[in-house]
Amino acid sequence: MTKNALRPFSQYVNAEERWIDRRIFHDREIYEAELEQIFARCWLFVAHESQIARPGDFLTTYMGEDAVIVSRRKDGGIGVFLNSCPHRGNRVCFADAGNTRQFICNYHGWSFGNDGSLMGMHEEYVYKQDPAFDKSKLGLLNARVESYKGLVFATFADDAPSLKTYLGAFAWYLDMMLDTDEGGTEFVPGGVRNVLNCNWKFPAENFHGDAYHVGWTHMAGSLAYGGKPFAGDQNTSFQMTAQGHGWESGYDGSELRGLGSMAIAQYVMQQRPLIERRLGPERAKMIGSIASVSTFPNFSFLPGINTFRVWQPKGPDKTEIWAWALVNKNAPEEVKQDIRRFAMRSFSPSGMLEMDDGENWESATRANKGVVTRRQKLHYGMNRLAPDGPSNYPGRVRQGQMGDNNQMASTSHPYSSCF
Ligand code: UNU
Ligand code: FES
Ligand code: FE
Repeated sequence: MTKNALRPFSQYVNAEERWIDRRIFHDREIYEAELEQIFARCWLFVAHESQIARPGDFLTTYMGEDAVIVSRRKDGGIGVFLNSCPHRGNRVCFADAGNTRQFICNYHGWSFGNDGSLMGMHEEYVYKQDPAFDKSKLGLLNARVESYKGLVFATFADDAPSLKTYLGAFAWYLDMMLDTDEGGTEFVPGGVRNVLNCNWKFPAENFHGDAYHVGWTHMAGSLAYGGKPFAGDQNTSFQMTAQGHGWESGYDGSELRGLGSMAIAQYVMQQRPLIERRLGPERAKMIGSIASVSTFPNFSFLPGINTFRVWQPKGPDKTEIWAWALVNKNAPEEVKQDIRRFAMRSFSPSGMLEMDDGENWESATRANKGVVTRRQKLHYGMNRLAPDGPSNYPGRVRQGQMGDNNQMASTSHPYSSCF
């Protein structure tokens, strides 16, 4: 899709006056436009390479509401293609994950290789009577696929920039999760899924920069977690935004408050000199801070807690959370297990922090619908006048962890004229 064909939605946001129209959180027509203009164009996270390590490994997921298969091909490369048969459209794979040589459609028996190509069909001789019949044109549509240090992204847009360009300044920060150890990272096997009756942008913008809610929404949980209530010191923390991605964090993680156990804290302290050699002093120091992150549009994580999640859009007021825990491959088993347990204890359907958020996101989605209510604008002005952060941190960095600057930049990103 070319840029000219995009429908403008800039009347729904005003970055100068700092408001956002409530309709973007429940309107069906806007949601449908988001599927076309955001989810069918952006680079979307689809898998960690560790989930499909061996040839023939695959998993099924979604890009927006399009069902896709992520597959480790025979040649070792990764393919991402539509999970819908070109014959009558039936899903060709119903499993969440597995290892296979081919995907066979239930309906009429068309079979596809693990690169998505059409291999054969039931009663193929009937088709072969037609000289114009071309099997090579009837494969499953492949997306463009690129990885960044273990994270696999895909896009259905031919004209999208490279993933590296799409991530831009954000990659410098991502390395704090993906490149602190020579062994790289992996997802702990297994994951958690649950449904929230909220618009997908509430969780996305919350992770983009909402340090503000932590000490209030999560007052009980953050007491248990940090030993004292969370009040981000505005002088020692920042929000960073780049191309709709957002990262908020303290500069100095030496208190290790973002981490979940003694074993994890000891591991980070022991790794810190190595991390400093790999990434330099700024990032080595930052690890251990309370932080939260979203990659535009719907891929978020919490450094330290190490929960990684996709907010799968399922309608204007329905979101399915898919969550995993990320660990360094070479970390001691005890550290991996502690990270898994801490991620589940804090951010899972029964986690002591996630439950608080779900209530708010569902309630905000519902309350924004009222006929008179939705004519009122939402206020996005917190810490509007924040000074710039230090210039050696890439992206648009502003002083102070608490503010609306990241949320304004990310939530309004697809509606702004520059997207
Ligand atoms: O609720 C959050 N987004 C959060 C909680 C982030 C970091 C630590 C704890
Ligand atoms: Fe933030 Fe009410 S105080 S939604
Ligand atoms: Fe929260």
